[in-house]
Amino acid sequence: MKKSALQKARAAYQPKLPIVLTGAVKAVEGHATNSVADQEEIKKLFPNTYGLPELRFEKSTNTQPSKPVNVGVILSGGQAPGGHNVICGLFDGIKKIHRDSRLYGFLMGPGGFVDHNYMELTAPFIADYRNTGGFDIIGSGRTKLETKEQFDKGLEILKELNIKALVIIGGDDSNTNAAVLAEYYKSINAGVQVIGCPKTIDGDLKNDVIETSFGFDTATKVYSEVIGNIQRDCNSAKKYYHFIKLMGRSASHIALECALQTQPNICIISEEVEANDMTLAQIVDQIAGVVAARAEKGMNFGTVLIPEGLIEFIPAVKRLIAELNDLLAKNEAEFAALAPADQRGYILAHLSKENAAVYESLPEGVARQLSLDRDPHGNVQVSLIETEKLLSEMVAKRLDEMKAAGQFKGTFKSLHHFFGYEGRCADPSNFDADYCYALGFNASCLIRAGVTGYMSSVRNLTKPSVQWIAGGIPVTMMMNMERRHGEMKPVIQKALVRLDGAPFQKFAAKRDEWALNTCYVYPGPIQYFGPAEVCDQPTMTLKYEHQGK
Ligand code: FBP
Repeated sequence: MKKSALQKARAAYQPKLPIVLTGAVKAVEGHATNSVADQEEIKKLFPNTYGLPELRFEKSTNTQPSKPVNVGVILSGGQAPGGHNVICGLFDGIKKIHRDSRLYGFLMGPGGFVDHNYMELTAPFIADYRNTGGFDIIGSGRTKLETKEQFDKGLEILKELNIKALVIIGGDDSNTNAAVLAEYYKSINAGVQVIGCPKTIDGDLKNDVIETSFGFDTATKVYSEVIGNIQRDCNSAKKYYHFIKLMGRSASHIALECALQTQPNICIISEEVEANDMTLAQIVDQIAGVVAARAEKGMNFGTVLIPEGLIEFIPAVKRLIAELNDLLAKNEAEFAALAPADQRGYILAHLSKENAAVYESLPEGVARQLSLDRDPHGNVQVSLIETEKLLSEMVAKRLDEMKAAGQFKGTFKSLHHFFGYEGRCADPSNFDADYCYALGFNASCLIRAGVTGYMSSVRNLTKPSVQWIAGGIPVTMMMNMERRHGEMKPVIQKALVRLDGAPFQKFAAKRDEWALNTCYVYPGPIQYFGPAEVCDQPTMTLKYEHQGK
């Protein structure tokens, strides 16, 4: 395999483990836990894994040797920088338990587990993937693990390979499935532990006990670099408005973090749109207002950041999606049998009057996307909706009206960008390289501790990595009941941007100044080698969330 100069130099980087994980550890139990909501229902659904205590690893003097352990690992869902290092940390951890321990990777996500597609991950094979981005080591996929048949089929291969623990590296949906699998294996005494690891660039798998998901740090740094470059270009030519959509699915954490790093003229936060019960027209008015105000000052250029999930958060559209979800779940076969040209009519005929009117008011492409292509977890595929174009076209129209009314005297030319896939497989920043390696290594400690239904947890993340705190959090603790595919299901509660949280408050205090002036910041590319203040900074989201704690 031909390697770039950076790849070669980066391979030598040794991720820094929390000091506590560098020797023998013991698991210290904290208080018994409760789910974040709907406690009675969740307790009933998870009789064997509900209420477990939080665990924290502390140094131990017991250095008794352990037996070898065979472990399976799955990468689940969208790629996030650092996944390879989770696997490397896990590999090094189980080899530390015993040199004859073995690690098996299931190929192309949970589907590989069910279909028995796997490979053994050996030291020389793993060596090529240390500190690299991507999930190509074993591939990833979005198959949803949810049925007893899948669990039983998976158990066959676990037994055949004598695998005693399965590590699932995934987002909120995949970790929800990990918890269900853990509960099932415990209930049948399968003798297999299931451990989760918090992955997603979206940053929405976090709570009081999981400070951030891995990949968010690197991805937002990559996007911020490119946004900074665009802002320089924008401020040089002074003739374009750049509408930049950013990945992140429902939550606006990525857009908010990039705004804090780059100081654009406008950044829409979906959660605020929802809280203020805003319509699409009001969002358009807001943007057009800033364009007109900048034009007054002679500035016919600017940047607008848009979270990819925006459309779902406009309350009227949200109500429409909720009804569509139920409608499509109940009539799946009938709907799928229709010719595409008839589907719009079918939907309009079956929706309530209010939602049919909203559906009809949306551009046809957007409306169609809302009714099609749910991913296996039932999510609308927001990355496929061109919100950036929709908004800029509507803003252009609004500005024409304003011009006719003498309220806008400038020019408006727009360009569009969507940043998402560019950041998901970047080489992990030092933060993500260390964090991921620690999460994987820590998962091996949870395996050694004999627990199941836990998520690997590494905390205290704004401190240098050697001071990080390692332990395990029962996944049921993060759950609540939500409506999915027309039914109430136990799921990990998604973390949305909190409008009373420090990151949003910092942004809100500055955004008017950024809108009417040009205050761009140019973060530049991720640095892997150099002084800590350049290379090892966590995200601003994490820093602000920790300030005052
Ligand atoms: P996960 O939630 O699985 O981590 O995926 C994150 C994400 O990158 C979202 O930001 C985006 O909406 C989605 O994946 C895109 O999905 P796909 O990779 O299937 O196109």
